[in-house]
Amino acid sequence: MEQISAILNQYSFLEGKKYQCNPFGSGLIHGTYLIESPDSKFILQEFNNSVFKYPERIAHNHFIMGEKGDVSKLPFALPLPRLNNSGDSLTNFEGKLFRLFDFVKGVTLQEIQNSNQAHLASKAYGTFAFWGKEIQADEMQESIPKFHRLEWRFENLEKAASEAKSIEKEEKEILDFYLSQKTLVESYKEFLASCPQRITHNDTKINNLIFEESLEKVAAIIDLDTLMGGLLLYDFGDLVRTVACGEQETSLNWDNLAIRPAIFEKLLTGYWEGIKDMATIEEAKSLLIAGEVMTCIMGLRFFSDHLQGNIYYRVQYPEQNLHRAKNQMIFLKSQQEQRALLKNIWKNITGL
Ligand code: GN1
Ligand code: MG
Repeated sequence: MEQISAILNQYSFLEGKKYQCNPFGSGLIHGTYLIESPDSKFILQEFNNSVFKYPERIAHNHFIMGEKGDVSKLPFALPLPRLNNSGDSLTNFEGKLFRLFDFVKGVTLQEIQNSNQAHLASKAYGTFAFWGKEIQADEMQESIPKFHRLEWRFENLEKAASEAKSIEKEEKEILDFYLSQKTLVESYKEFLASCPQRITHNDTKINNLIFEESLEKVAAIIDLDTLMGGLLLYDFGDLVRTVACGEQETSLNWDNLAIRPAIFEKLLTGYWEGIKDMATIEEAKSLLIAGEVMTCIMGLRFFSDHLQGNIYYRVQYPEQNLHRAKNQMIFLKSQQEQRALLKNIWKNITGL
């Protein structure tokens, strides 16, 4: 508690106030605490700099967002870290880094409960991308280098596979599937060359939104550490990957892992409403392979991590990253089998 006061003392607007502090939420990366006084609430985060090795780049990106973008024009909150008495968003205390955020009231969902929530979620992320169009993407720095570069993730798997001591039969089938995705990598590279870099969130899962308690409106977009320059397809694709699948990425329920076209339709409707006035033809087309690209990236990451001994993703049992890679493989196959159907939905929505 004394430590907490020492940290909070570095924010002049909190001076002389009495606060309670309790652990908060279910985030796995940063330590999160709710700071509460009778008349105000804040979120204090202990920053994890083993996952995010470049905290100053994130601070830079948040600074650019606050400086160049008018956050008040967004129909929801974008809680950027508050600045301490030295004007920094990161507060160093005994060698650890902390950040303070305004608390946003509401609820988070781990999964959608109805298709309207898919629409609300994707519209919020699309609206965010549109809002960010005034900010030059090249002013942003890469908080995690090459984060969503499919061709790089592909090369990483090739390398991890060549260095693996042995490859079991079950692993071989999954490895061969991912190595057969060269055509997808090539299409991605074409879009990388033809689409503009935008401000993207890069982690557009449903639980990175705070909904109002009624669940009828998005109150905030959170988890802004991977906010940087990127392609629109990254944000739309991660929505497809995580919201349009019948199961979560940890599921072993292989038979139920399939694209839900009705949810894909809601997601595309919402995202398109957000971005249609700025999207180039190439960007519109890129949304068609977005879900495939992001599912493939995550499968490649899980599988490479499995081969390298689970050094990045936390596992509950030794084979879990292999199973996550298998899960993503089945979901990717499902999207590829349904390409024609998804394209029809896309044509109806975009009118292209
Ligand atoms: C990580 O920790 P979380 O859930 O915010 C990862 C994402 C992956 C996700 C898969 C910085 O996100 O890219 O989509 O796991 N974030 C980072 O569950 O690697
Ligand atoms: Mg995250």
